[in-house]
Amino acid sequence: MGIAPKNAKVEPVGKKAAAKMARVYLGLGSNIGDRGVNLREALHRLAEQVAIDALSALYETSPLGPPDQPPYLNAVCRGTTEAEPRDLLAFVKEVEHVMGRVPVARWGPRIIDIDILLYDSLILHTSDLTIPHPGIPGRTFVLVPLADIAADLVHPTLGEPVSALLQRLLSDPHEVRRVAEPEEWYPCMK
Ligand code: A4P
Ligand code: MG
Repeated sequence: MGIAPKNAKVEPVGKKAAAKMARVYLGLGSNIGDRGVNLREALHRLAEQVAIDALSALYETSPLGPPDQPPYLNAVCRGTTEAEPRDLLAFVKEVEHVMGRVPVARWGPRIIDIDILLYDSLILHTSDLTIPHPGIPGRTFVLVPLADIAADLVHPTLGEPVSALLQRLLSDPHEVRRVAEPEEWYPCMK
Protein backbone atom coordinates (compact mmCIF):
# COMPACT_ATOMS: atom_id res chain seq x y z
CA MET A 1 0.00 0.00 0.00
CA GLY A 2 1.39 3.40 -0.96
CA ILE A 3 1.69 6.30 1.44
CA ALA A 4 -0.30 9.41 0.56
CA PRO A 5 1.79 12.56 0.07
CA LYS A 6 1.65 14.87 3.07
CA ASN A 7 -0.93 17.37 1.70
CA ALA A 8 -3.02 14.94 -0.35
CA LYS A 9 -6.79 15.31 0.06
CA VAL A 10 -8.18 12.03 1.34
CA GLU A 11 -11.82 11.37 0.37
CA PRO A 12 -13.79 9.42 2.96
CA VAL A 13 -14.25 5.85 1.72
CA GLY A 14 -17.77 5.15 0.41
CA LYS A 15 -18.84 8.80 0.53
CA LYS A 16 -19.70 10.54 -2.72
CA ALA A 17 -18.83 14.21 -2.96
CA ALA A 18 -22.06 16.13 -2.36
CA ALA A 19 -23.48 17.44 -5.63
CA LYS A 20 -24.27 21.13 -5.76
CA MET A 21 -27.99 21.73 -5.48
CA ALA A 22 -29.64 24.75 -7.05
CA ARG A 23 -32.92 26.29 -6.00
CA VAL A 24 -35.15 26.89 -8.99
CA TYR A 25 -38.52 28.45 -9.69
CA LEU A 26 -40.47 27.11 -12.65
CA GLY A 27 -43.53 28.68 -14.29
CA LEU A 28 -46.19 26.31 -15.62
CA GLY A 29 -48.97 27.16 -18.05
CA SER A 30 -51.58 25.28 -20.07
CA ASN A 31 -54.50 26.35 -22.23
CA ILE A 32 -55.41 23.23 -24.21
CA GLY A 33 -57.21 20.06 -23.11
CA ASP A 34 -57.78 19.33 -19.43
CA ARG A 35 -55.52 22.08 -18.19
CA GLY A 36 -55.49 20.99 -14.54
CA VAL A 37 -54.56 17.43 -15.49
CA ASN A 38 -51.78 18.79 -17.73
CA LEU A 39 -50.27 20.86 -14.94
CA ARG A 40 -50.42 17.94 -12.51
CA GLU A 41 -48.79 15.63 -15.04
CA ALA A 42 -46.04 18.20 -15.62
CA LEU A 43 -45.32 18.43 -11.89
CA HIS A 44 -45.26 14.68 -11.62
CA ARG A 45 -42.79 14.40 -14.51
CA LEU A 46 -40.64 17.29 -13.27
CA ALA A 47 -40.14 15.45 -9.98
CA GLU A 48 -37.72 13.13 -11.81
CA GLN A 49 -35.06 15.89 -11.71
CA VAL A 50 -36.51 18.60 -9.49
CA ALA A 51 -37.43 17.96 -5.85
CA ILE A 52 -40.47 20.20 -5.61
CA ASP A 53 -40.95 21.77 -2.19
CA ALA A 54 -43.38 24.65 -2.71
CA LEU A 55 -46.30 25.29 -5.01
CA SER A 56 -48.48 28.31 -5.68
CA ALA A 57 -52.23 28.40 -5.89
CA LEU A 58 -53.75 27.74 -9.31
CA TYR A 59 -54.80 30.74 -11.40
CA GLU A 60 -56.98 31.14 -14.46
CA THR A 61 -55.48 33.88 -16.60
CA SER A 62 -56.40 35.65 -19.81
CA PRO A 63 -53.96 34.90 -22.65
CA LEU A 64 -51.03 37.10 -23.50
CA GLY A 65 -50.54 36.81 -27.27
CA PRO A 66 -53.10 36.04 -29.95
CA PRO A 67 -56.49 36.81 -28.34
CA ASP A 68 -58.40 33.99 -30.09
CA GLN A 69 -57.13 31.31 -27.71
CA PRO A 70 -58.59 29.84 -24.50
CA PRO A 71 -57.66 31.14 -21.06
CA TYR A 72 -54.66 29.61 -19.32
CA LEU A 73 -54.20 27.88 -16.04
CA ASN A 74 -50.94 29.08 -14.50
CA ALA A 75 -48.91 28.14 -11.43
CA VAL A 76 -45.34 28.40 -10.15
CA CYS A 77 -43.36 25.76 -8.27
CA ARG A 78 -40.09 25.87 -6.37
CA GLY A 79 -37.64 23.01 -6.08
CA THR A 80 -34.05 21.92 -5.84
CA THR A 81 -32.10 20.23 -8.59
CA GLU A 82 -28.63 18.97 -9.39
CA ALA A 83 -29.19 19.75 -13.09
CA GLU A 84 -27.05 22.50 -14.61
CA PRO A 85 -29.10 25.27 -16.30
CA ARG A 86 -28.70 23.92 -19.84
CA ASP A 87 -29.52 20.40 -18.74
CA LEU A 88 -32.55 21.68 -16.87
CA LEU A 89 -33.75 23.45 -20.04
CA ALA A 90 -33.28 20.25 -22.06
CA PHE A 91 -35.18 18.33 -19.39
CA VAL A 92 -38.18 20.73 -19.27
CA LYS A 93 -38.31 20.77 -23.09
CA GLU A 94 -38.32 16.97 -23.03
CA VAL A 95 -41.23 16.98 -20.54
CA GLU A 96 -43.14 19.36 -22.85
CA HIS A 97 -42.38 17.09 -25.80
CA VAL A 98 -43.37 13.86 -24.04
CA MET A 99 -46.63 15.49 -22.98
CA GLY A 100 -47.42 16.09 -26.64
CA ARG A 101 -46.67 19.77 -27.07
CA VAL A 102 -46.31 20.60 -30.74
CA PRO A 103 -44.53 23.74 -31.93
CA VAL A 104 -46.99 26.52 -32.80
CA ALA A 105 -46.68 30.24 -33.28
CA ARG A 106 -44.91 32.12 -30.50
CA TRP A 107 -47.35 32.67 -27.62
CA GLY A 108 -49.84 30.35 -29.36
CA PRO A 109 -51.98 27.82 -27.46
CA ARG A 110 -50.17 24.91 -25.82
CA ILE A 111 -50.80 21.78 -23.74
CA ILE A 112 -47.94 22.73 -21.46
CA ASP A 113 -45.35 25.44 -21.18
CA ILE A 114 -42.58 25.20 -18.62
CA ASP A 115 -40.37 28.23 -18.11
CA ILE A 116 -37.27 28.43 -15.95
CA LEU A 117 -37.99 31.64 -14.06
CA LEU A 118 -35.05 31.69 -11.65
CA TYR A 119 -32.03 29.47 -10.95
CA ASP A 120 -30.42 30.45 -7.65
CA SER A 121 -29.32 34.04 -8.26
CA LEU A 122 -27.82 33.16 -11.64
CA ILE A 123 -27.81 35.71 -14.45
CA LEU A 124 -27.42 34.06 -17.85
CA HIS A 125 -27.90 35.22 -21.44
CA THR A 126 -27.28 32.68 -24.17
CA SER A 127 -28.97 32.18 -27.52
CA ASP A 128 -31.36 29.59 -26.12
CA LEU A 129 -31.55 30.36 -22.41
CA THR A 130 -32.15 33.58 -20.51
CA ILE A 131 -32.25 33.51 -16.69
CA PRO A 132 -34.01 35.21 -14.95
CA HIS A 133 -36.84 34.65 -17.44
CA PRO A 134 -37.37 38.04 -19.14
CA GLY A 135 -41.18 37.78 -18.78
CA ILE A 136 -41.14 37.94 -14.97
CA PRO A 137 -41.51 41.71 -14.39
CA GLY A 138 -44.21 42.26 -17.03
CA ARG A 139 -46.62 39.42 -16.34
CA THR A 140 -49.19 39.15 -13.59
CA PHE A 141 -49.76 35.49 -14.52
CA VAL A 142 -46.15 34.86 -13.41
CA LEU A 143 -45.78 37.38 -10.57
CA VAL A 144 -49.03 36.56 -8.76
CA PRO A 145 -48.26 32.83 -8.35
CA LEU A 146 -44.55 33.57 -7.76
CA ALA A 147 -45.52 35.94 -4.94
CA ASP A 148 -47.48 33.10 -3.30
CA ILE A 149 -44.24 31.24 -2.58
CA ALA A 150 -41.50 33.89 -2.90
CA ALA A 151 -42.87 37.37 -2.12
CA ASP A 152 -39.59 38.45 -0.47
CA LEU A 153 -37.26 36.95 -3.06
CA VAL A 154 -35.09 39.66 -4.60
CA HIS A 155 -34.91 39.55 -8.39
CA PRO A 156 -31.20 39.08 -9.28
CA THR A 157 -31.00 41.81 -11.92
CA LEU A 158 -33.79 44.20 -10.91
CA GLY A 159 -32.77 44.20 -7.24
CA GLU A 160 -36.36 44.35 -6.01
CA PRO A 161 -38.49 41.75 -4.24
CA VAL A 162 -41.21 39.95 -6.14
CA SER A 163 -43.89 41.72 -4.05
CA ALA A 164 -42.62 45.13 -5.23
CA LEU A 165 -42.52 44.02 -8.89
CA LEU A 166 -46.12 42.88 -8.52
CA GLN A 167 -47.22 46.19 -6.98
CA ARG A 168 -46.01 48.01 -10.10
CA LEU A 169 -48.10 45.79 -12.33
CA LEU A 170 -51.48 46.21 -10.73
CA SER A 171 -52.67 48.01 -13.84
CA ASP A 172 -51.92 44.96 -16.06
CA PRO A 173 -55.13 44.27 -17.97
CA HIS A 174 -54.59 40.51 -17.96
CA GLU A 175 -57.05 38.91 -15.61
CA VAL A 176 -55.64 36.56 -12.97
CA ARG A 177 -58.27 34.68 -10.97
CA ARG A 178 -57.34 32.36 -8.10
CA VAL A 179 -59.22 29.11 -8.69
CA ALA A 180 -57.66 26.54 -6.30
CA GLU A 181 -55.34 26.42 -3.30
CA PRO A 182 -52.10 24.39 -3.72
CA GLU A 183 -53.29 21.42 -1.66
CA GLU A 184 -56.60 21.38 -3.53
CA TRP A 185 -55.14 21.12 -7.00
CA TYR A 186 -52.04 19.08 -6.15
CA PRO A 187 -52.86 17.10 -3.01
CA CYS A 188 -49.38 15.49 -2.73
CA MET A 189 -47.99 18.93 -1.74
CA LYS A 190 -49.76 18.70 1.65
N1 A4P B 1 -35.81 30.07 -23.48
C1 A4P B 1 -34.96 31.08 -23.18
N2 A4P B 1 -34.95 31.29 -21.85
C2 A4P B 1 -35.81 30.38 -21.30
C3 A4P B 1 -36.20 30.10 -19.96
N3 A4P B 1 -35.71 30.81 -18.92
N4 A4P B 1 -37.09 29.09 -19.75
C4 A4P B 1 -36.02 29.63 -24.87
C5 A4P B 1 -37.59 28.37 -20.80
N5 A4P B 1 -37.26 28.59 -22.11
C6 A4P B 1 -36.37 29.59 -22.34
O1 A4P B 1 -39.81 28.89 -25.74
C7 A4P B 1 -39.02 29.35 -26.80
C8 A4P B 1 -37.57 29.22 -26.43
O2 A4P B 1 -37.28 30.04 -25.33
C9 A4P B 1 -37.14 27.84 -25.94
O3 A4P B 1 -36.82 26.96 -26.98
C10 A4P B 1 -35.93 28.12 -25.07
O4 A4P B 1 -34.71 27.84 -25.75
P1 A4P B 1 -41.06 27.99 -26.05
O5 A4P B 1 -41.65 27.60 -24.74
O6 A4P B 1 -40.69 26.90 -26.96
O7 A4P B 1 -41.99 28.99 -26.90
P2 A4P B 1 -42.95 30.11 -26.35
O8 A4P B 1 -43.34 29.73 -24.97
O9 A4P B 1 -44.05 30.31 -27.34
O10 A4P B 1 -42.07 31.38 -26.38
P3 A4P B 1 -41.65 32.26 -25.18
O11 A4P B 1 -41.10 33.51 -25.72
O12 A4P B 1 -40.80 31.45 -24.23
O13 A4P B 1 -43.02 32.56 -24.51
P4 A4P B 1 -43.30 32.52 -22.99
O14 A4P B 1 -42.58 33.63 -22.37
O15 A4P B 1 -43.07 31.16 -22.44
O16 A4P B 1 -44.84 32.84 -22.97
N6 A4P B 1 -50.61 33.85 -21.44
C11 A4P B 1 -51.03 33.44 -20.23
N7 A4P B 1 -52.14 33.97 -19.65
N8 A4P B 1 -50.32 32.48 -19.53
C12 A4P B 1 -49.17 31.91 -20.04
O17 A4P B 1 -48.57 31.03 -19.39
N9 A4P B 1 -47.55 31.86 -21.86
C13 A4P B 1 -47.10 32.32 -23.01
C14 A4P B 1 -45.76 31.88 -23.47
C15 A4P B 1 -47.85 33.31 -23.80
N10 A4P B 1 -49.08 33.77 -23.18
C16 A4P B 1 -49.48 33.33 -21.99
C17 A4P B 1 -48.71 32.34 -21.31
MG1 MG C 1 -42.02 29.12 -22.88
